[in-house]
Amino acid sequence: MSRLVIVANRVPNPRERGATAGGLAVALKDAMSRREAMWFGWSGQTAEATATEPSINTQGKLTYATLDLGREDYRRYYQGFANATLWPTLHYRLGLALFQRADYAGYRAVNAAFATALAPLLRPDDLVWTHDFHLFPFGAELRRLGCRQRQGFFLHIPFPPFGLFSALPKAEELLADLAAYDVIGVQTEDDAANLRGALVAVGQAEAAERVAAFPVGIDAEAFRKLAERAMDRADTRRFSQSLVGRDLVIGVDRLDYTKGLPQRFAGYAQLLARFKAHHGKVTYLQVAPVSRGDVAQYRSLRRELDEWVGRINGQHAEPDWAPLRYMTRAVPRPTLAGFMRIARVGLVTPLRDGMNLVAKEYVAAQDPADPGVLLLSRFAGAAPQLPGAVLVNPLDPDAIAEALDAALSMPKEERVARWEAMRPAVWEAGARAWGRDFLAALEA
Ligand code: GDG
Repeated sequence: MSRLVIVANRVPNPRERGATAGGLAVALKDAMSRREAMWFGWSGQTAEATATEPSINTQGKLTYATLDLGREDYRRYYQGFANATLWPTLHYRLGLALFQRADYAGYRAVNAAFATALAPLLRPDDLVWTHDFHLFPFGAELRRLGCRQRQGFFLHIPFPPFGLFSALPKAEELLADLAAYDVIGVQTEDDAANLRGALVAVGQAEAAERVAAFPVGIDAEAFRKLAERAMDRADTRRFSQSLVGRDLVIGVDRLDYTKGLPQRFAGYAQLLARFKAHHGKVTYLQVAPVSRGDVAQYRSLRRELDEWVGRINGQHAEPDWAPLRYMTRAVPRPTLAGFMRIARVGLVTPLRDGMNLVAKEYVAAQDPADPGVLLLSRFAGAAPQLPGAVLVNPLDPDAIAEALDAALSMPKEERVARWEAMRPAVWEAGARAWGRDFLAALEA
């Protein structure tokens, strides 16, 4: 069986594997039980200049090959073109996108340097699976070096309609680069239609035929167990006691402007102002670990959220009740799973999201006999997969307030029926199925 080579911007530190096990790690772990694999990409460290030789760490059938990034490359490629240009553009936020030719040059240079470092490590029958917006040109760079392996690409974030994407300088070049891949995966049918349309528009009709949707999933059973076991943990009990019988609403998001946090806070403020019955009876915990804190738009978002928290608690709190609890530190995964299980409502309202795994984790964490309600943005990739969720337009704080009121008042029979409607998608379309389906397409 051919070896699998995963190429991604970040390679998890092998010493922290358990702690950082995301969907990719789960899918890889499953594929790995049957084959040899290599994980190639950035180490997460910066240095004077980008390394040319990867450092190699082999553990059983899995090899980690990582490169440090030069500081200037980090600024241009990672902070610049990937996070300040592509991220907002692909999330439909042209107004936030910054474009600088020097950033784009750095982005191309890092993709070329990664390809140059990986090429000598490749075997002729390797399957190369490249991930996400940091690496659009990577496959084409490998081809330029004469690599003929089968290559797949998966985009974890949305792909917008061509009219929007084409505003990006170099849009055509990036689309032409995608033609190097034999399989081009996206999260949803909408993303697939948009990407096909864009490829056709720039004369890459043949590449358009290689685009398909592979919705990312989680290891639902593992998360369910984590949540169930968390009920015996001291931190879960302490938290639960601190609620003194009040209903919990939970939000868990990287602190990112795509997640719709100001609108969500505005929605919660509307709930408190318009639906007095919930006064003193509900607590909303928002966990929002700081991410990309060195990119300007993220710093201003953080200030805006700090203000919202002050305003909401200032206006509505009682001496013994803070309606909103907010933390920008990350919470350990088992603790998070327990908090999700306790929550009567999971509030997931991104303005745009490729998939959104928190929505699926919230469903997996519930007690089937007394489940909570998932309140979900129409614009999350997960929405078409989760028919039992209460869908909202995340741009409409009044609609969020009304949906919250409905969710908090929902009778148990309806909560159970809605949860049952979501169970198959969360369990069956999981991380393993995702990895298996993508690799089957790549091998075909
Ligand atoms: C990208 C796409 C797509 C969050 N806070 C804490 C914590 N988390 C975990 C969540 C979840 C993960 O991080 C976030 O995943 P999402 O899917 O929700 O969002 P992105 O980070 O934006 O991921 C997204 C995904 O890629 C996969 O393709 O679904 O659309 O944007 O697992 O639980 N984990 C811990 N502490 C926290 O405080 N331990």
